[in-house]
Amino acid sequence: MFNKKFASIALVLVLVAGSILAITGEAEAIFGIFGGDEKKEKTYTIRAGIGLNDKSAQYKALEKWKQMVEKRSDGRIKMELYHSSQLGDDREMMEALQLGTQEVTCPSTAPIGEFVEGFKVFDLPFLFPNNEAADYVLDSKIGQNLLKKLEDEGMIGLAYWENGFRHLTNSKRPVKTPEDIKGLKVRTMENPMHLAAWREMGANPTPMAFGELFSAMQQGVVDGQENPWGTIYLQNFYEVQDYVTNTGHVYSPFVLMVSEKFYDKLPSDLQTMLRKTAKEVKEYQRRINREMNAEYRKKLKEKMNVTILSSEQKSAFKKAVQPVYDEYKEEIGADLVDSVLQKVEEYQQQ
Ligand code: TK8
Repeated sequence: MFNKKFASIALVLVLVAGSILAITGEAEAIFGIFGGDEKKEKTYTIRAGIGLNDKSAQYKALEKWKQMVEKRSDGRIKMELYHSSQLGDDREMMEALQLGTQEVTCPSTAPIGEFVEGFKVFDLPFLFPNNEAADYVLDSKIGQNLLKKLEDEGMIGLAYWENGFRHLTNSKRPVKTPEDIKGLKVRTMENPMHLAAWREMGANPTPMAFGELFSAMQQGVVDGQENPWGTIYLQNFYEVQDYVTNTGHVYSPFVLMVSEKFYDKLPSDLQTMLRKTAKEVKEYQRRINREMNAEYRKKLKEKMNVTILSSEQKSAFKKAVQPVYDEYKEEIGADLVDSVLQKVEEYQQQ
């Protein structure tokens, strides 16, 4: 009796296992979706590098992604995380992705604009009224098509994460009007449009890699910089900057990206898993980034002289940077600029 029952359970198990094997075998034969057996057994190492330190929302999200990727790949992928520009600055890491000497990075769109012109569109000053409008445009077809364009440059864009709205800090004086910016040496990201915007606001801007910024401020090479609240706090910028104004002059998206050379070596199940998990972690990253920016905005009041602009005061800055739209529209692509502006409008009409 017992034996008979046992035998029939065993038989069912064998049948189920057999049909799973048959299905996967068939799928592999028809679609080639599981790649060769050789690829399947191989293990891969991803070195992921970012510019911010290990307290940032960006790093916390990378840790979450690492856990997910290692678990879901059944250990076939191992991920090593490097923060604080240990592997280089945003531009250098993208170049390493192109060469295939680094697998993953997550730069701001500003330096990406030097590889794929269209990315400059998101860095137009005062483009997005709030975080949610940015989500709406970045996650739309427009944002996704731009990610695809990275493939022409040897990079695979997986998802938009968030750096956030940027605010001006400086070591000289409170800034309430564009006149107060006159002559301030402001460090910008490496993107000529950012330089142009700061010139329009009266500053004396210098592009510089993020990793060099703290000591440049400390040594007085620059008077100021602009970054989101979380970065100003967590990178200890308040130690060398006394004044901050909530200019919110631009929203910086991050793009989580992988080297195409590396990606092409992966079996397709792992490729799909990377894309899927990058999008899942996106929700988490944006959420904690927003929470952190709100928290550190408050905390900075204890550390810095904080100027909060009225909407009239903000308008003066908006007006000052308007020429940048005309100056860069053709270079970015007039159609692209118009379609993004339309999409922002569509968001506001909802
Ligand atoms: C981090 C950079 C940085 C950016 C900058 O790698 O350079 O100011 O805001 O946070 O992408």
